[in-house]
Amino acid sequence: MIEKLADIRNRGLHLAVLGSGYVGLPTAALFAGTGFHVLAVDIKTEVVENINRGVSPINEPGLNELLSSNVQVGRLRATLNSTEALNHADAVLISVQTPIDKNKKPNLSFLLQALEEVGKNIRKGMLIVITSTVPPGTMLEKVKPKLESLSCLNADNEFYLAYVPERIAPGRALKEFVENPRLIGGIGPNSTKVAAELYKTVCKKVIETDAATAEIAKLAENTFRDVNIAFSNELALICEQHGIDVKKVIELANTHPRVNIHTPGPGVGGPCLPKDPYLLIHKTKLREHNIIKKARQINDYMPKHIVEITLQALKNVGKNIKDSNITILGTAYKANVDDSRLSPSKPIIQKLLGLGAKVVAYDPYCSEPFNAEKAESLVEAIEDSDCIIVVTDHLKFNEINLSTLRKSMRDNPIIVDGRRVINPVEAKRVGFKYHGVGYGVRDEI
Ligand code: SAJ
Repeated sequence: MIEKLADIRNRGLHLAVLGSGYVGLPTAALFAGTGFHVLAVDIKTEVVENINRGVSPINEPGLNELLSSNVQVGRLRATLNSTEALNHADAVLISVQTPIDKNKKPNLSFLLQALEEVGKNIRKGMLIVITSTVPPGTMLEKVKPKLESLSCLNADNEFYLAYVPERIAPGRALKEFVENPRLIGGIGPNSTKVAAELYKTVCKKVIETDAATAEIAKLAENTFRDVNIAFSNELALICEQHGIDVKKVIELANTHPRVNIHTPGPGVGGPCLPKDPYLLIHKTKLREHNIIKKARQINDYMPKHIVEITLQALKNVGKNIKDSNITILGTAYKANVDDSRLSPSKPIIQKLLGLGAKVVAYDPYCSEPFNAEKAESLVEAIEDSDCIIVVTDHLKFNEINLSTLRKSMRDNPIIVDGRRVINPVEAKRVGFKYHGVGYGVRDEI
């Protein structure tokens, strides 16, 4: 092991990163940037070709530059051939997706497929790291036995195996990879030590623990966030009924030093929060009234609530949904990213289309219109619109000039502010009917 640690310090290891997506690619580029030779593997030809041309297939601040400089000096390369990558690798980092199926059960097929290939190619002294989010017990019950039986080697003695969950948010991936403390959960003490040594070359702080604890800690982070957001959404619904503005309520409550209520919105999207709570409760005996499932239900209800607010707002001005033009601002799942995975705009658009509305979507970053008509500019999106629904809080939308918008819209224009980014006083002043999540003004809704 001493030799392995020295190899890591000298950047003598060759790394293979399996899965070159939102997590794998920043991982590959950062390790190449710190001096390792990295081979990034993906099943998509287009992804591999782009990387080898020095072009990032994903839009992540700083990634294109980091990737192209490392491809140029020959420290980073991509391949479709995982066996080639594994044959050259001293350490393998697995960053494949672990989605849930339609019954909300984990689908570990991508991970198991990767393990199958890795297991057959493990040599003595290799380090295998899983960074994908997994249900509790996966490392000990699935990953370790599978790799041991395929390789006929013993984990923690003949090869090293660790769970090192990713903790980076799209849009801030490179910075967070370096700055967020990294949990290192070895399958045993040797594995923890070796994996920690590797991650110390890129991360400012590593925290050593065991694999089983790290699995639940990772799931706890995103589930806590989901439950907190659900609470803020519930609070928004309460405030609407009391004619009170939830924004002000949260601002005031959060002045207490031990309170940190998150922000209500049109729903919770992205690749992690809508899924990880289900991974956490997988194969756990739950009481009927458990908070995790309820939080998921509340957050899943929010897109429907946005549609309900819209229908009522149209009714208030004597309009029918079937004759209305609705503009969706933002199809990305969160602010300032181009990623539309599980975005709340999808159920909102689907529902409105189902009700017979004409729906136009505009997003300055994200090209996915979810079956709505796609507008190339804000001006095009609001032409003859009856109602604007703000679904994503892109900073770019702050530049919106309400009085200019109003002029291109039909009579009695409406704003439904799912993110509370529009100033209600200003909106009303220029002639909008303003409605927002948690904006409880009884006479308006
Ligand atoms: N959202 C709200 N209210 C809030 C915060 C977020 O409605 O107060 C919504 C967002 O608009 C979005 C969804 O929740 O639709 C998820 O947003 P997010 O900010 O949690 O971003 P993710 O999913 O990109 O990243 C999370 C992060 N986890 C935590 O902050 C605990 C990130 O650090 C993880 O690495 C990532 O999940 C992951 O991959 O697990």
